[in-house]
Amino acid sequence: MTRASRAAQEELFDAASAPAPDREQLEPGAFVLRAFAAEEAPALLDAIGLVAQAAPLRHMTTARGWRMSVAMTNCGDAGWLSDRSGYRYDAIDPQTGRRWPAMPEVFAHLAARAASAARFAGFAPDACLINRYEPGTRLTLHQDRDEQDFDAPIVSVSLGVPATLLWGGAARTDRPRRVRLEHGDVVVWGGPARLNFHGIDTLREGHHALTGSARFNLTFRRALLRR
Ligand code: MD6
Ligand code: FE
Repeated sequence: MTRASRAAQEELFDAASAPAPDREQLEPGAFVLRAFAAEEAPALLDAIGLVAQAAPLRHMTTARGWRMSVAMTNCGDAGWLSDRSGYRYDAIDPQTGRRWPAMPEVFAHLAARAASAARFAGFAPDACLINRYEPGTRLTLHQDRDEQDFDAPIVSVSLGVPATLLWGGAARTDRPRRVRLEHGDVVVWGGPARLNFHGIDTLREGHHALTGSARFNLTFRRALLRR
């Protein structure tokens, strides 16, 4: 099937609101688990609130000095950071001078279950990046390559207002396909798709009973090599 006809077919599928399959394969190694986190969502959002009390959501700066539109914080042993010196993981939150808050049990458990559902057994994330998107914010096309361990998958949980994932290929120039991510959807990717380019299109105005105008995303990763 060509890209165009596949896109057309996906649109038809949306329009007819046919029951979505539980595990949608984007390509080998990359899966969308529809509504996988819907039940835990209220608990996840409560835990986000607690993490953000200890390590506030903030707008980081890129190496080139741009302020990121998405607000971020972390929990777990390693937190993802961006500043004038580039991207890296650090155990310490530079804003508080303390370690990032511990990964809540409900987070770690959900991430491991989602990985298993996508046939990645034994996923034990040490890093959770928390992203908050407000209308008009976006995440440009990028690869996740700051981790020491590319063998582990990445588990990404969408909460609140829906967004469009731009799912690219191995090269930045591969035309991304558009994947709508709704409240509770979980994306798992690893193996051959681990370094694919991806991003989030500009968030539209919307409302969700649990998050208001915002979308939250939890990205679970294995940042440090297992000892
Ligand atoms: C987001 N996610 O969904 C941004 N990265 O808000 C990511 O950048 C991402 O969803 C690696 C793996 C899964 C992801
Ligand atoms: Fe990413």
